[in-house]
Amino acid sequence: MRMRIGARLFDGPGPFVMGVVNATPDSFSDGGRFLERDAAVAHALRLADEGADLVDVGGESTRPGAPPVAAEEELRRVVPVIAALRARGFTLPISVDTWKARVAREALAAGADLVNDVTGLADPDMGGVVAAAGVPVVLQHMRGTFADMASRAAYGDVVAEVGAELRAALARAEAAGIPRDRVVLDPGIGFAKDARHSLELLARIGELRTPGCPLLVGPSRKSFIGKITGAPAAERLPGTLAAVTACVLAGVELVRVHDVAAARQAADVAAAIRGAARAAGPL
Ligand code: PMM
Repeated sequence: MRMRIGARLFDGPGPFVMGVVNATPDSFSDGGRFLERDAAVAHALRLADEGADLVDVGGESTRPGAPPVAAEEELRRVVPVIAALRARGFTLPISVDTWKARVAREALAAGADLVNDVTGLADPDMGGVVAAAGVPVVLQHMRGTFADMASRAAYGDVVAEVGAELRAALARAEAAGIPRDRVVLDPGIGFAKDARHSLELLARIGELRTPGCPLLVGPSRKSFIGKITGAPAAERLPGTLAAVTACVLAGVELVRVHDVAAARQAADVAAAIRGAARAAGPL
């Protein structure tokens, strides 16, 4: 891939690691907004130390059953975190995880460098905001809303259908004035997919390759790992690393993870194996 994200040029096959920074309220924190902001900032700094290439700041949980968050509230969560990171000279690119055009616009004004849209431009104003700012965008595949997406997980050939719907999202982006060399595509593991769908997408991820667009995959702690292993979300790091490894061996450029240090090591070793295989060539 060759894409400028903020101050950094992402050049080469990667793998590049995007670290997840949640700016959602912590139910164990009673210190209010400043503590929450400072915890998110500290977390971003830790992920940078652990080897993240960029951080993804999000203020709305997308878990099925999570209550929707109004734009005002999402802005109160993410903008102070992005602004505080920039104020203290944070050098990594910052992504904002939002599907709302208004949140994206204000997050970009506060210093974000990339919009991560899990709905692939469902908000009709999002394409224009991204195009006007001249920033890259992640278009993730999903269907329906966070509340009803589980019931929309019905596919004949999941890879073919996700591919077609991602190409439609890419066409919407280009029509809005976003050049394709600023678009990253993501199959949306767990978004309107059951475990079988997520596994098939991971197994055939190379079929989603679209000329000019890097791939991003976010398998971290997702429910397909729980379905296979029975492990609760907090104990899904080994399964996450297996999925990261599979992605990197298949040539995926970017992985979105919570546990950056561990994923960095897994991704780097997988990339070294991939490189050694290429050097050895066909027997
Ligand atoms: N997954 C989640 C949130 N944002 N963004 C992209 N591009 N890809 C993903 O797979 C993705 C995402 C949900 O995971 P979390 O709530 O555990 O962060």
